[in-house]
Amino acid sequence: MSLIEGLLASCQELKKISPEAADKYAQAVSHLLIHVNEQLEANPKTGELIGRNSFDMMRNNHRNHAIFMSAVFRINSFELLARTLPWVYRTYHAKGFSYDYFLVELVAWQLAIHEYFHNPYQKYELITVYKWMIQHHEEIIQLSRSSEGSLFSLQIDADEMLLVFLPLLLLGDSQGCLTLADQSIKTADDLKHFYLHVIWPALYRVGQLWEANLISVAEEHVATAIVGRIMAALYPRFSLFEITRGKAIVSAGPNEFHEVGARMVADFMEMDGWDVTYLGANTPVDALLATLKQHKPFVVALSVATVFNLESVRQIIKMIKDDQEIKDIKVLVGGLAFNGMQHLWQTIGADGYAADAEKALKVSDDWWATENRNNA
Ligand code: B12
Repeated sequence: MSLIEGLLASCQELKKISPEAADKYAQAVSHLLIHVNEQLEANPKTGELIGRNSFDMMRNNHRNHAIFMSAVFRINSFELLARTLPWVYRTYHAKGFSYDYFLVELVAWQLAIHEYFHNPYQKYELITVYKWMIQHHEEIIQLSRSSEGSLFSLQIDADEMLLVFLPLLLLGDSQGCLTLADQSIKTADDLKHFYLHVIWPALYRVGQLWEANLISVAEEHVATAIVGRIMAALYPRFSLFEITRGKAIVSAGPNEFHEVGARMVADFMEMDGWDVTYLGANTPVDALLATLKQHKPFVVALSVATVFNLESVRQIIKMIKDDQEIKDIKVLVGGLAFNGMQHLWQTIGADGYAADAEKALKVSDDWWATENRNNA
């Protein structure tokens, strides 16, 4: 059994968290955070443990941890936990955090829960999960050092254009990238190929380099900005298509700043004849719900890249499904946060999932065809 299989098998033995304990944890987040931050800030070893990074960076990690754990407890997906932990260790370790920091941090969360929760059963439920993380610390370190079971991997084919585009992108050569795209893309199929076999893997590579601390956040921004400019430049060439299908709203969820994936889905759907309204990144819940009520689309496509944002999208889907006016809108989800976890989309209540922009068309077109057959 491989390391990741072992970790996954072991997390399946954890008992499901009751909705009461999950709710209480989510409500307690700000109190727990104060407690955890105070413990770490008072510890004279912390500066060393976090590799002399700023306390703000550490506090930010604690905040992300709390939001993420709220999602794990609400969704009851320990697979999500087991698959994400090696990524957390890898990313922060690459930025100078020692592995021991995670142990100290996890113990601090245990203590905070112990202090804050009065109900002994809820306390026991949550602390059991933290104990499991502490017990598997060594395996998580080993996994973080290997690519085994990585959530954020992509089979990268040796596309000829990618081999030229990626170095230009990493050099921040905006003109070079634009010229290459401009000269190579003549048809809608070329554009689709460029999206799926050049931009997508190129940005994954950028993410891997950022994760390994080999490029800065600024360099990552430059790469995405170049991609955004190219997509904007190419868009008018292929956007005027006859509408043959229904309305679609495409958006990234609240607090989701990753917009390229959603934008690809929007462009693919538009080229396929859908009447698309694209909302972009970080759409607040109220704005999204209002737009759904106004447009009454056939399908809403929601993109989630960051695992910390899964919980807010789960809540939005629940709001859609609980609202008589919009409950029949099909909810399609996708994005990096679902990678490698087959049933996560069902657990958060979506009607469908697709791994890429092309497959998104297949799912939406099938729904559309079924709807039209039923109405005929
Ligand atoms: C560019 C980038 C950013 C930019 C985004 C700018 C922008 N305008 O979009 C900025 C700098 C803002 C950013 C911020 C952060 N980022 Co970032 N980022 C990336 C990067 C390098 C590329 C993302 C991208 O555009 N990919 C290309 C698109 C095409 O891929 P995609 O989204 O997966 O989309 C494809 C499919 O998933 C699918 N799809 C996507 N959406 C949908 C929707 C539907 C409905 C369907 C059907 C399909 C579908 O179709 C697409 C292809 O066909 C990724 C690395 C990576 N592996 O992707 C990290 C990455 C996503 N970021 C990451 C992180 C951690 C962050 C930050 C938390 C870091 C920080 N320093 O604070 C913040 C979070 C901000 C937030 N609240 O959202 C992590 C996420 C890990 C995790 N555990 O969740 C990654 C994976 C980097 C890494 N390897 O560690 N990031």
